[in-house]
Amino acid sequence: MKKISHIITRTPAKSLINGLTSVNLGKPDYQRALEQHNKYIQALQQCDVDITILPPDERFPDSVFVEDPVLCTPHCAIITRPGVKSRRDETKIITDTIERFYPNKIERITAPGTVEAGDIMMVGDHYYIGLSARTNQAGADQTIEILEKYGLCGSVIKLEKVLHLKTGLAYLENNNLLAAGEFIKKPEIQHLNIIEIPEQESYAANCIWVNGKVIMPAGYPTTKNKIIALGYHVIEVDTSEYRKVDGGVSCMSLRF
Ligand code: CIR
Repeated sequence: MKKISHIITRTPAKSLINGLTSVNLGKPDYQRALEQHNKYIQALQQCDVDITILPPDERFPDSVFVEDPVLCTPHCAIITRPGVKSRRDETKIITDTIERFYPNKIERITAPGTVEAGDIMMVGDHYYIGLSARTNQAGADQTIEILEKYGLCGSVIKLEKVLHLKTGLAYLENNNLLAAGEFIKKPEIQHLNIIEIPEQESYAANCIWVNGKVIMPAGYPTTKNKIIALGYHVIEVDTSEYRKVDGGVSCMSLRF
């Protein structure tokens, strides 16, 4: 990736406290979540990007996780079809914004396909698509067909345990890939330089590369040291309230 120019985020709604979750960490504290979101934006502001901040939408508890309803590539944007009903119409409240950035270059996933872009990881021109509880084979097939139309390509990786592909993987450019748990041994990614994230820090496998800097969750010293050792400038942000609803640093932005 040469440069990320644009970032889109959305202010969390108060309904975030009712966001979907698979972990037993209690409900997010809205005020803290809001403060953490502000700090997340401040971190992004250090990365030489322009930032669009969309307004909160109370109808969608998980709508702060803008990564899922759209896949932004350098050549087109794909409006996805989230695999869970409560999130499906999040695509409708973001499409106008995406149209401004991608005039006449918008594609769509259609039924019976389902895709959440948290399941899609870009490595150069190649897109790895996680087959998960949220992204199905039909959705992955449609995604690959669209990517190929734009000179890009894709392939699938089957998930076993985690929610999204990028829950356990983060590509930091320059061949470097953070991997946790079920992903460490996946044959599809062994050609990359895999940095193993220890089990007790698996949440920190969800990081983002933004123009040479790596934004990661605060409180994971082993992972932090491994990323610094690779030569990156690390910015830590506290995402404790988002972790309670299965969210991390990648989920809260679209980067293109
Ligand atoms: C959900 O279950 O959909 C949200 N609570 C969390 C979404 C996290 N998004 C991501 O990993 N891209």
